[in-house]
Amino acid sequence: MTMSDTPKVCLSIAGLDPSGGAGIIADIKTFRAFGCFPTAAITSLTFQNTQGVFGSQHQTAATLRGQVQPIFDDYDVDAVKTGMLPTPEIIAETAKLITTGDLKNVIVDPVVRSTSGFDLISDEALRALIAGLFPIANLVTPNLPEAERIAEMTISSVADIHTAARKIQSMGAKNVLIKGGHAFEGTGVTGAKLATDFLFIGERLELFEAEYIETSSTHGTGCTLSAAIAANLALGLDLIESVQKAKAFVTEAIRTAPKLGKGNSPINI
Ligand code: PXL
Repeated sequence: MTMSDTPKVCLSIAGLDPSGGAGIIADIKTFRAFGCFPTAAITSLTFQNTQGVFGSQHQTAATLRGQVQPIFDDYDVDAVKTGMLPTPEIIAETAKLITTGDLKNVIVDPVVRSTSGFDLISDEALRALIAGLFPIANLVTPNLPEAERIAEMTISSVADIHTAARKIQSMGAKNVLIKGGHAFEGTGVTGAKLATDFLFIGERLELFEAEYIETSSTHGTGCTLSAAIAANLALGLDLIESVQKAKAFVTEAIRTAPKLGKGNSPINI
């Protein structure tokens, strides 16, 4: 970016992980890595480190609106990604802000549970998320456990991934990226294990394969991927190109991840 360029503005509406691995800090770092200008609104203060999530203090609709509306009044926002939206009132307010702000490039990461097993939203909030945000999202990006909880089914094969994606689309999501196909679809021609993500664009399916990296340094991968997709859409790339770039970015960040903390280390962003 040179001085005279107007940067693309990306907004993260997500939770704060003060330890810097996930949530809005991951999103901000990712937006910046792609040369976009990061903005953010906190939906919940979480209390956590690489070892677990120990609690949270959620924002209200009013404090969320208080953060976001001045940004909309002042900037043109080129893309938005939502992460942890813990309560029905925060979800309803987020949907209202996105709709009235007439935002393009809306990525919804349906954050349900932390890697360490902490429930980040209630069942009631998940139902509100599906009804309120899926229909206004360009892309919804569940991992396998999230896809299972949303589609209310067990996923134990690639065929199940297709079924779950179609169900999620029938709930209003136009495009769905299901992450984590490494669980079943084992190996490429070289015999290497692959990390496969499944992008359902309307009727069409695109597969994204990358080297599968055996590591516990995965904290923040989901947040980073959806933020990177948002950044690339903001820059004008199409959805397939954006997912490609985002996946390559996350794979490299996992490959070069530090060993930080005593639990699941953050990735290298
Ligand atoms: O990775 C899911 C996630 C999203 N957002 C916040 C989180 C987590 C997981 O811990 O803390 C704020």
